[in-house]
Amino acid sequence: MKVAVVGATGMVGEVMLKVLAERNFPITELIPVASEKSVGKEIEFKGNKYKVVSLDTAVSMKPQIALFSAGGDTSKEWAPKFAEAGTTVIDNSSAWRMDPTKKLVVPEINAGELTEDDKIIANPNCSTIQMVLALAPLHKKYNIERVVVSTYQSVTGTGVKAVKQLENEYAGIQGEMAYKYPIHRNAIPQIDVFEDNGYTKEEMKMTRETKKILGDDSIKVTATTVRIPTVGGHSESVNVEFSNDFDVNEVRSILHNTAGITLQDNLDTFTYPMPLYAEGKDDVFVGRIRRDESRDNTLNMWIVADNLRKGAATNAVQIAEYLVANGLV
Ligand code: 2RA
Repeated sequence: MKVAVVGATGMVGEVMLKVLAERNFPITELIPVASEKSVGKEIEFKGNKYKVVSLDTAVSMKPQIALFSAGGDTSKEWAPKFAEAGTTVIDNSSAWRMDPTKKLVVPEINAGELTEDDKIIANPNCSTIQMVLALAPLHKKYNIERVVVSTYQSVTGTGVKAVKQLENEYAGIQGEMAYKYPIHRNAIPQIDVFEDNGYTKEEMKMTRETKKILGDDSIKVTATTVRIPTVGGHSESVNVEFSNDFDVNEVRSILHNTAGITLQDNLDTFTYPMPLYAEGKDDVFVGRIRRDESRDNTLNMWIVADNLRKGAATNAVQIAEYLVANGLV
């Protein structure tokens, strides 16, 4: 496979390269792509050096797959150009996620919908991916009516500038701000811009994308998304109301048997998911599973994942793996 990584020098792009190497993705030619100012720079992949090329050059090289992580505007403009050249684009931005003609894919849930006509495939938002992975098998079994989620999101979701802001504040250095407020010793209840309804775009992504991925518009979702000073991954407190009653041990066993999920739920040993330990891992970690005693048929759980891995790079590479394994590229 000839594979382009668009945004190869960015935070997610770098993890994409790492994940492609780790999983031994069948690459015959790697094309690292970045903005004009990075063209000519060298990046390393599996011990070899590759020169970064421009988007124009990359399109003319006709890769079979392009993994995009370069922001919504770049995706809107360039994904169609790659698609026209015969490349299948897997896009990590929000540009195509809610486009009804594009599939929004978490491979363990809905990769089966993909066909070779899908030339632009959307990778969901990080905080959505880790939540729906746990919700999907429970929806199948008990039918979800409503989800109330609060997130505790890593600064890596914003990018290098935010990680630097946290490091600077921690070290007491004045530097550039990625956020409107300090993040060290803080919790900022705003991720992305506000929409007219008073929710942030991140909150509405969780609402809209969950319905699309689970293929069920009747599921009600309400979210509060918060940035906290962690770097290892996003954490989520998720309250789920089902139509049908459940057995907590059965819920544990369903999640334990779900591909991509690691159950960490043992109160005797103080075992529960935490971002410090999720960092660098591909799985989604679920714990603190318990009945919501204030409401019928309702469950609480705590979900943690490395947002740069399963929340972005790993999910995109898994989509690419599915395409290759099923002869769709
Ligand atoms: C964040 N969801 O964490 C974003 C990244 N895509 O800010």
